[in-house]
Amino acid sequence: MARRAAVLAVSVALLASSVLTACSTQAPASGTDGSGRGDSDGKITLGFAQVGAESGWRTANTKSVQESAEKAGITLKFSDAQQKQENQIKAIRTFIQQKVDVIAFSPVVESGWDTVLREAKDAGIPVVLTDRAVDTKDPSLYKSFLGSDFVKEGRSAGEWLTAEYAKENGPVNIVELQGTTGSAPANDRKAGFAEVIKGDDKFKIVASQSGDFTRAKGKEVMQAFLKSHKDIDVLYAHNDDMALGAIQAIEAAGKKPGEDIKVISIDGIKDAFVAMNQGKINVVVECNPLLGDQLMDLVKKVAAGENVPTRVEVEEGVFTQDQAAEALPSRKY
Ligand code: GZL
Repeated sequence: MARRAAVLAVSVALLASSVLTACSTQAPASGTDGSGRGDSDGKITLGFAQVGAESGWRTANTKSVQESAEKAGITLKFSDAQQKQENQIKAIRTFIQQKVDVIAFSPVVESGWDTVLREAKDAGIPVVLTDRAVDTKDPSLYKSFLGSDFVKEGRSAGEWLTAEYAKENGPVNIVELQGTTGSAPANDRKAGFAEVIKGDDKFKIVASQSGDFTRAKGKEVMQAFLKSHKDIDVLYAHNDDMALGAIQAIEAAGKKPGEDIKVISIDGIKDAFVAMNQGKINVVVECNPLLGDQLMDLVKKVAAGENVPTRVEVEEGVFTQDQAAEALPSRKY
């Protein structure tokens, strides 16, 4: 009887251990102190919810994330939300169900993320924000933000303009192509630019509308601006793709971009440097999309339960027409 009881006890113990093992291989395996993540051979799985493929900047950003994950030996689950917040939220929920080790994403707009970020936190999955920020009262919902200072980019655009027109009385009539409505880059680039030009009332923003960061929409909105404003002096575009679309509309209207209408843009994609070299764009404020390596470093640290900086900013510059030719060959995106 005692032997049967002993056999039974061993069987129960074996059964229990196999169930736990099964659970732990499905759930993220914990490190020695229970803080680390990754599967049994330490390989980390990252769920990345990308905004979409709306611009040259985004294409370069996606390529950087994918190549850096490969280089870092991180398994990447990637989703493209086609610039829709509901698709990004769906992707994050899928990553939670798949029990990935870390979630990273570039929030298409600033608001509306607390619920899904709380779901990730409750599931014990750390989140890293890249490129764009979220507007939340609970900073514990993500471990770090990696990206640019968009207000500074807007200020740099404004500073070029005030210097360019320092000796002129004005008025200087500006049209503004805003990025995606509600997105951090659109909100902040608008604010930074306005902050700099408000000091001199010769600068007047006569029209400001979203071109959704795309060439097609940038061209369409610029066509409307040209129809309703005969005396445009400057175009301020929140990204190169909208500026390049707008240039097509300016030329179709028989005006010279870069001369009749000065063009200020942000991002620094190759096509913008080519246009600058042709005299069609006057200044490009760089916004670096090549965040992949820094993101993977953060992901590894977060997966290991290490503390990371809450904000990691990328280096970027400002390029004027006279610098375009020399800079173009070394541009990486
Ligand atoms: C900025 C990024 C913006 C780019 C656009 O970091 O979010 O989105 O400026 C892109 O080109 O579409």
